[in-house]
Amino acid sequence: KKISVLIWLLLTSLTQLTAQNNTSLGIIPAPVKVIIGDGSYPLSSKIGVKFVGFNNTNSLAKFVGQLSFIDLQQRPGLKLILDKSLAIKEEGYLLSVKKDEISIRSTTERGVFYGLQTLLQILNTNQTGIPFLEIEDYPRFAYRGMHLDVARHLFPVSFIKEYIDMLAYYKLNTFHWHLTEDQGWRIEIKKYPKLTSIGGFRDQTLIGYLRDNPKQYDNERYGGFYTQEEVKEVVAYAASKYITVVPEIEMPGHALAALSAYPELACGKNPTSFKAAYEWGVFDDVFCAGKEQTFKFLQDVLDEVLLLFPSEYIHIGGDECPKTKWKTCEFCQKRILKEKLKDEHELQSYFIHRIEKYLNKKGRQIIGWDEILEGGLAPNATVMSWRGTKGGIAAAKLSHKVIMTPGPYLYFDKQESKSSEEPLTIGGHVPLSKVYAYNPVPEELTKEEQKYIIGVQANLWTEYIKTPEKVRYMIYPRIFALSEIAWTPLANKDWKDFSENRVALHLGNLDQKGLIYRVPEPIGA
Ligand code: TNX
Repeated sequence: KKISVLIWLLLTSLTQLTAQNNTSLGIIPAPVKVIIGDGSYPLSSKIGVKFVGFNNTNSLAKFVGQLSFIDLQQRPGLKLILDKSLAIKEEGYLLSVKKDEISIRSTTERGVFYGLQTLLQILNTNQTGIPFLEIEDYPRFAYRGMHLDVARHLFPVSFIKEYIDMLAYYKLNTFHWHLTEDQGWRIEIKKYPKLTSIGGFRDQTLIGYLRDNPKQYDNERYGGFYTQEEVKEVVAYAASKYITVVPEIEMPGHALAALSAYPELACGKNPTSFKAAYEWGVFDDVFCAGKEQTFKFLQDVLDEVLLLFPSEYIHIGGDECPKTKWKTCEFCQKRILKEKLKDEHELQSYFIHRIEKYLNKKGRQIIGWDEILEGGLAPNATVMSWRGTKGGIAAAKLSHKVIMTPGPYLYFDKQESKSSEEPLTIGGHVPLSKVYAYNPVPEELTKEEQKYIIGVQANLWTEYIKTPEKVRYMIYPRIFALSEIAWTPLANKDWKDFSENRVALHLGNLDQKGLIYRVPEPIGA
């Protein structure tokens, strides 16, 4: 008994120590190991930088040069060291603050960049000096994503860059850009100009029906798109912050905007006029899986997409594709017979297989929503599990890579509390604590199967999110929790320290920038 009490005392004092360290430094995501010493490096004046072991320091040097505490003319107080022989995990870094030197070491530029984010966060929350410390840090997951739907509502490039900055600051490494939908096609495709000139616009927008009856429309023609030049600008900007942009081109469903531009890609002999949707939901008209021209079109579109996005992964959607039209379409039925498919679910699987084969030949891999499990997974597909975790679990058991993004935990379009005082949202409720408590690795998987969970992502669908202000309201502070579940080892997670100390420090940074957020308290009863 005595021994167990002793162990208990030891354990609690240890956890208090870590908690205190995290608290005083205010780092999100909490690092793997932190040791704090006595004393601190004073911040009375700007410091200079020395690069050690870099061949080409361009992108990092540019970033560093813009930091407010840096003056490249000054005596180098900060050393950035690239050392391939260092024994540290991918993307990891060592940050050391001593009496007369701050250093960040990594085997990669990306790792040094993450060390700089940590340093920046410490500076943003410690005004007087940087405590002497040693940090060892590396991520739990290789894929750490955040999604943005720009199809239901569009956001300017300047805001996309702000979003990317925020991702980098929280050590996320993937921006999932949801570019096509029923309600709008948002990426310029030179070969098919009507995709944006027609498919980029809708007559009006539904602004409320789930909570606010009767239905309300804003009665404005709404739309727009990103030119290929703008897309390149975003991709390059993201790359300079070590973020990969994964584009999503939706197929076979969520395709009304494309069909409004090119109706011949819908089912039947003479499909006629479609309109980009102005309501939210799932629509029966989808790409025809029977016509060869559908595949020709999608391959042409993907060819242009591949030139713009160097990402290994291309997201091809695959979700919510009703089979209603395929059931009565002569072309689809012919295809089912010819390919000896059992039904329309297998036809969807045929569709995704064919696109995967095309992209694999070009050296790329597909990601699809968990519906791509229907009728059989394409051999190399990565599954994004959004309808809870079932799809992800099934895919991992089939030895497919999985990104967990389950609706009940990681859909930031859902409101934070049940209160009717929350702004209008799509419905459902995901409080900060629930995001924080989520563990992307399901316990029902064996150790071997768990390896297929490559990462985690939160999604922001924008049916009810029309402005950058509301985007910020919906993502802050839940993005802080996402960051920690994506990066921090399970054993270091600490809800008390996170919610009682660190969240407030980071919200304080948003205050300084004049950015709004959801105050993490229950609203109403
Ligand atoms: C389902 S998540 C969708 C989206 C909606 C979202 C709203 C997914 C793959 N499909 O089209 O915007 O729910 O929460």
